[in-house]
Amino acid sequence: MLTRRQVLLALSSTAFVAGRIAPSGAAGTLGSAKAHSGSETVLTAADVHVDGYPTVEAVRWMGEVLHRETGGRLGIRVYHSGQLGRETDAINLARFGALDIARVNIAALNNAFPLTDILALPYVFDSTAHMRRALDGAPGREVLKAFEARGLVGLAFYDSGTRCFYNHVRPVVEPADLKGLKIRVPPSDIFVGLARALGANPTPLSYGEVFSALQTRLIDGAENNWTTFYTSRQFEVARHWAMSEHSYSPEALLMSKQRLDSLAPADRELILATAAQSVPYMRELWVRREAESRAAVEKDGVKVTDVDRNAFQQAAAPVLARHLKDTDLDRVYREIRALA
Ligand code: GTR
Repeated sequence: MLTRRQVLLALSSTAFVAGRIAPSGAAGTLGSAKAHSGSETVLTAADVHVDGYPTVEAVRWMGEVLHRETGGRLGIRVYHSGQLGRETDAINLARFGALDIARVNIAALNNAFPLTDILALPYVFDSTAHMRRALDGAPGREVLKAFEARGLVGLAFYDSGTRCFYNHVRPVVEPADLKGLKIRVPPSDIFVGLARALGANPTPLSYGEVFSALQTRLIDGAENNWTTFYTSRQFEVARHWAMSEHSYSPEALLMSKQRLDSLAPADRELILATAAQSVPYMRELWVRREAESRAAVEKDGVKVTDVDRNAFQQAAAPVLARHLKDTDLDRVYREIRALA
């Protein structure tokens, strides 16, 4: 695998070849791109997931559509499998224009963009259909808009199923069964607070570190969706899965505002429209891959337990209540609940 430094160096030379950075040092305008006529403008995208994961495939599909619609002028290169580093790095690279597109989970955005909390908090959505209604409606639009305050443009949300706890120690039915277990959580105050409220010992780690942390028993378990559990191979170590479904924390597709603003208005519109079109494409892929992943891990012998949902919801309630003291979060929460 390339080191992050190598990739960043490669990215800046790609930018040069693509005419993003004019030799004179002028900003990458359409004019400078034209000066290198015949060369394609390749947008760079980062994803921590492996090749073939629905988020990676959806962004790649976007690239194909852009390529076709512009006669080859625009395209996307997806750096999957965390080649460009952690999600928090991708967010910052995109904010400062060193990366064009960051596909990250909402959890990775919680601490920097407080309005995103509402999408990660426990037991906010009743079902996938409910979550999609909220994301496709006013609440989703408001959260996407909030990224602009800090150098990003929210292009779209993608599904991420529901997150559940899993571990290699014991089956979990009640929150009490999580007591004392070292559970990896994403670097988000919500997930740290939630794991603690449920009695676990939260250990924030970046995604790329989780598999080996499980394997070396640095952690006892983690929480995520079926597709990630399967594609990251965490199921090979954590053999107890509990249907806690405590968060729907969706994926966010973000673009560097600096980069988008540097493009011609028609190209900007095309990117926004293509991102919107990639959502139904991704959802279809997601539903299929989620079912296949679940079937594969169950076939491999992972034990699935139903949890005492009321007990989980009650134990998680103080985390929700604490965040809803924020008036904006409370307002959006009410809008979301009205769509249930
Ligand atoms: C996955 C998500 C990733 C990453 C990961 C994690 O569900 O798709 O983007 O955030 O969870 O827990 O770090």
